[in-house]
Amino acid sequence: MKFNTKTIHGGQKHDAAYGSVMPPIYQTTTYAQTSPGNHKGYEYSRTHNPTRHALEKSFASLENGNYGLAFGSGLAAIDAILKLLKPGDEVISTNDLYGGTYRLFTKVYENFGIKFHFVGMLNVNNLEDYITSKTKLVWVETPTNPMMNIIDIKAVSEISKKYNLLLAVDNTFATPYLQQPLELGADIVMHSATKYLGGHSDVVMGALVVKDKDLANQLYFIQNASGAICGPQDAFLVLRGIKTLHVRMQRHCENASAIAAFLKSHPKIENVYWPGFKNHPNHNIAKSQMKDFGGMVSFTTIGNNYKEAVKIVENLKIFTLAESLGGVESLAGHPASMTHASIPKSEREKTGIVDSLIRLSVGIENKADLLADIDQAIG
Ligand code: P1T
Repeated sequence: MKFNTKTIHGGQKHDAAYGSVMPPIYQTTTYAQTSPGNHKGYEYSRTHNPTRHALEKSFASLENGNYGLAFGSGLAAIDAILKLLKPGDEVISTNDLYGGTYRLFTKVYENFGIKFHFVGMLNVNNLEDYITSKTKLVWVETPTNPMMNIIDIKAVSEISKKYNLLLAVDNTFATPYLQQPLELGADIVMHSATKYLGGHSDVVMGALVVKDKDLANQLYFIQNASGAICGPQDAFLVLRGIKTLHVRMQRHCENASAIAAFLKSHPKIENVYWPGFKNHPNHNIAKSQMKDFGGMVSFTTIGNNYKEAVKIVENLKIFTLAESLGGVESLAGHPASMTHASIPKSEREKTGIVDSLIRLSVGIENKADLLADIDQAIG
């Protein structure tokens, strides 16, 4: 099955009861048993729910994995991965990543005795300097949020395999339409399904997909034991969103490409971060591991002028100033004060998250309208 068919049919069966084409929203906590232990495969909705199950099968199909898991948020999905670890274990992570992930690592899991190394992975050889006998997990976000750095997943997976480390890839920005980390050697792929998978800014959800059965069983155990599941209504909405993922992503990429080119030629804009530029570091890796360059673009104003940046985001009319990304509508964000405020300023600035940085989640509206909006906002 090709990807464009999988978004609609992958892992799906018509409902056995009445043949409904979309899975019913099984809004139930529990399931009747005819005698103790005698049931139809479902006992309690934290453990299993048929609507969530349909979604989890779709996740697995999209990422070419064997097992999918849905959680109440992207961070809950990351939290489940971290629960595979024990005190004393070490994690090597990309140094540019979503601020909430950084916060979970440093403010929650460091308290439980897990050590994190944040490493620039543009050159993957940097990784080996941090590997010790305690290293258990490598965490890669690519493209990174918000600097749009590209990490070579295949090269990282070769190093991870050499040292017997788990490799988890946050595929939120790329989506499985553009990039399939399990095919490149990752062990776990993670999504904030809140973003492109849901696609309509109406659900908060997380996803994991793996190929390996033992790893899947450990994660299912954690999902049930810790209980950070999503509800059936949200599962239904994300399943509906996924059906148009491929069509939406095409338009996101097309619009973002036009906006990146416009910003690059604008005299009031200094840096534009978008992996489609030939001079983007690792552009060639983006070209080989991604189908296109995605819907996200970040930029700074000339001279890193914070006041100019604030003026731009305040002037935007079609783009909404808001956290999040990946919905059909265009959003603009100010990472330093919003999505990445939990990273100390000195750390943030090392990776380029300066005060004039603006991040755009380019939606699927008319391209000319979006360009005109940015043009008038910059002035
Ligand atoms: O918000 P949640 O569904 O819990 O997902 C967390 C998360 C994980 N990984 C990446 C790459 C993300 O971008 C996010 C959430 N990000 C935003 C809310 C944002 O505006 O960047």
